[in-house]
Amino acid sequence: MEKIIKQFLSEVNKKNQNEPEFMQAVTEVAETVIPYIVTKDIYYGQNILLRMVEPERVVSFRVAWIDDNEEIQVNRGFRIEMNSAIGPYKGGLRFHPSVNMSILKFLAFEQVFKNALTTLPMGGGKGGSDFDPKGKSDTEVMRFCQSFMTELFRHIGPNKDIPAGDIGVGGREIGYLFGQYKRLKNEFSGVLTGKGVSWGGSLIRPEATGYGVVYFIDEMLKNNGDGLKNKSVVISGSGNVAQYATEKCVDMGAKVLTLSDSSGYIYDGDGINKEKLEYIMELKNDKRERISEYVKKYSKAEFHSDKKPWSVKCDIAIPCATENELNVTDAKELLKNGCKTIGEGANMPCTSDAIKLIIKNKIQYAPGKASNAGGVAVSGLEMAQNSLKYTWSREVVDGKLKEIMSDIHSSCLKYGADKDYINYVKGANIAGFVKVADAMLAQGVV
Ligand code: NDP
Ligand code: 2IT
Repeated sequence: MEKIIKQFLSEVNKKNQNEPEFMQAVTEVAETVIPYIVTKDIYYGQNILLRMVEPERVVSFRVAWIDDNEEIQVNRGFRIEMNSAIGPYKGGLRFHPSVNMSILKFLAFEQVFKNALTTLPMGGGKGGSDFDPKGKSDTEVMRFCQSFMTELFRHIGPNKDIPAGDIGVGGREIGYLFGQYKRLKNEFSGVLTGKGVSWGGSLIRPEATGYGVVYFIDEMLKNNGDGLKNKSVVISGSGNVAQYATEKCVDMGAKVLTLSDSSGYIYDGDGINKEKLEYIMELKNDKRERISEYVKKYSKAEFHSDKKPWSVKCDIAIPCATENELNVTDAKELLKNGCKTIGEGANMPCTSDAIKLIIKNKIQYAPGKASNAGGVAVSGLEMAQNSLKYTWSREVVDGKLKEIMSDIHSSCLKYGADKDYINYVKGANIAGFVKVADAMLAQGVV
């Protein structure tokens, strides 16, 4: 078996040199899905995984724009259209200086499996730019978004490819992107999700990823006869996903001890309650300041500069910042301090070595493609509402989100429950694969 997996990975690697994040995502899937494929006659010999690692289409383009000093700036824009077997391409846009082909291909690849798990008809894609919104004025961000969309608009559409937000792309950016698309096409359509509620957005979409990851963790705990009440939680990041994961943890009776950004983490031993979270939301979303400001207002809290929060003792860890932010040393630290559950809010935040160690120690671990699927799931519900030209209430959308997270948990159990351990990585990868592979087989070699 190991030989077959190695052979497959070496073939993929030959064509995707210098793409370490993409190869990391493919390796994780290959290691869990190939052993399943070889036991199934319908999949074996069809080269389905080899087809799935090849994007259906990749677009790379120049984004030129003029900054506030009237200097011409040039960024690179991308859209990876990975797989459309079960629906139009769907996935976020990331604006961050680290964005490159490898990072977007790993995100697009994961998105294919994640979207399949939601049970909604969405294929997988991802895009973005190496543009850094940090420190830019609103008008600079607007000019960049307009220039970006002036090329992207010809590749997307409400039945073709529907982008949304990700790191560096929130409500403000989606607004500017939508405005430019509408102007270029002269049509009001559901071409993006994460829109404002008064212009086609869905209630609960901003909250969905953070709420969803906590609902998923609750499912894992319930499966063990446990719950979130009185649990201590360590969260990284302080953006969209981290904020709403914090809110839901507090709502469900857990105590959130940390949040972070790329300059360090804050520790609040009394717990980050609703009032403190409101302050953080204002700090990060309106003022766009650093998390270190928190300790100026709440003097009992500590700021640890240039450090990650994984050495803080906790029951549950929820990484919500970025890929590979939790390595094997961090995992050892969490295990040593008695952490029993890890649920990924971010995409691929744990390194492969960290995952191997976590699984070896048999603690509960949910990979992002299962546990952070709530965001894209509510994006799918936003698309459904746009098609119906109707809006559902908060309660209706939240109820559907809960049900979807619970269904994803059941799918993971179906394919990942071994004798004495539930391997959610295996469960999520095989469940996602089966849905996409069946559609690909039905549609022939295309
Ligand atoms: P935001 O831009 O709102 O927030 C990102 C947060 O992560 C910030 O606190 C940021 O700190 C921190 N961060 C980003 N890059 C790094 C880095 N290289 N090192 C340390 N910290 C970093 O993004 P989101 O909250 O939307 O996204 C967070 C994660 O969740 C990403 O992995 C994303 O792909 C994933 N995700 C998001 C979904 C969504 O609906 N938004 C859906 C599913 C997954 P700083 O401000 O200092 O950069
Ligand atoms: O990684 C993700 O799932 C997202 N950034 C959300 C994608 C979406 O289309 O809502």
